[in-house]
Amino acid sequence: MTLDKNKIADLNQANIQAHQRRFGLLSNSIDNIEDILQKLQEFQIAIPSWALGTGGTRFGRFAGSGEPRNLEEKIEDVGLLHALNQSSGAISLHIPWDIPGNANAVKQLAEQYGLRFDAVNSNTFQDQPGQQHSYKFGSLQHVDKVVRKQAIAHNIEVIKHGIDIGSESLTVWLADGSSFPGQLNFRRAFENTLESLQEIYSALPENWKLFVEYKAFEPNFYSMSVGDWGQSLLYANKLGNKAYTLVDLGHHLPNANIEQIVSLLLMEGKLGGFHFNDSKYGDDDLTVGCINPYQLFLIFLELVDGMDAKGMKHATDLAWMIDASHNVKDPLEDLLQSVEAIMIAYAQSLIVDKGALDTARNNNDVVKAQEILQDAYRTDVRPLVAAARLRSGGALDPLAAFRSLKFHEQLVKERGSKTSATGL
Ligand code: PSV
Ligand code: MN
Repeated sequence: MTLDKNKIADLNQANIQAHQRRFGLLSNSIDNIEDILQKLQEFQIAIPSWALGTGGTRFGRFAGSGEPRNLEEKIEDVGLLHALNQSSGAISLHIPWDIPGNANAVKQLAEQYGLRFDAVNSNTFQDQPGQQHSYKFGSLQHVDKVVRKQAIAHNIEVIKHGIDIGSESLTVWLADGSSFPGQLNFRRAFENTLESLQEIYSALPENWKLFVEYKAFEPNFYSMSVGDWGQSLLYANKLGNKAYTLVDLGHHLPNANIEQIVSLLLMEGKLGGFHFNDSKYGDDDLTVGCINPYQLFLIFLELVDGMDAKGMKHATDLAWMIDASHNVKDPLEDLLQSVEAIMIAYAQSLIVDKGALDTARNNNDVVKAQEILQDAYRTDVRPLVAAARLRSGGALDPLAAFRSLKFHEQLVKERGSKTSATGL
């Protein structure tokens, strides 16, 4: 599909006056507006290759229409998102769902759309056709060394694919664990997992990072071998300075204080990556910010504070990715909503009066501290996010542009109404 940049420009022109009025009002109340706009322009959120098609639940999957049929079309879709919002300049591949057949061609295609490759993800939570040993009872933790070896070899294969396309990190998420008391020796499962991760770690190129993603439950429901940030941090610390914890917002027990987790991991220099989504009950994989945008804001506040305390670059020193599933919405529209929610939360965290917050805290002025936070949260920063996007050449309103320029209809015409992308 060819994207006519002039059409986006025309839409922007039609709405520019209303935008400038709103932006003008807001910018008068923000001191460091140029610095914030620059940060917003730089911030990029990777799109996972498995989120470009309709997802399913364990009860079924209702395919959408116009979905990408291969990796090239997935790259094309992320390119479209990025052209609209200028904040989705990266793609993250899951192997073997999306093996880059011709790595050079795939790399070139991505470059054409201004995209880079974020972390590569291994998959030892499913058996693949023709696979010799099953992961039914785990992969890196497995009681049988031959199964562990197979899972290690897969991860090393994923690193090789990553090198070919210019990725610089590997995310390992394990479904390993146990579903019943007595099934596993916890200590041995940990030791096996660690030993396997050590072998994978030693295959990492010098400039690479290894992200150890944790998850409280599912598909195992009694224990998970990387079940929480404590376990992930244990592995990361034992592995070495290229290993980090990865936080996925949906991977906690209900009511966990994720902002505190993030703060402490950053303090330890061990937060490496982030998967955004939202949830009401468990790992619901819903659109970012659709259930609990205040929590997202509080998390961003800690992310920004923790990164600033370490002199880290917001845009590049952590790996930012959306990890959501779209069962009823059009995946591209859903992703546009998610990116917008992330940018809004980030912008809100940037306008918090940090000096005043510090003073309120030091005076134990709890009421004032809350007022400062909520003042930022209740500010409508959408014109700020839109202004940054406009400066980068994006659409003032990406979702409205997606609809009025009829991108979905064009994709259906090209790809058909019964297509199904790889993924969960
Ligand atoms: C697991 O629930 C997870 O969050 C991991 O990041 C996987 O790699 C991803 O979802 C896709 O299944
Ligand atoms: Mn995840």
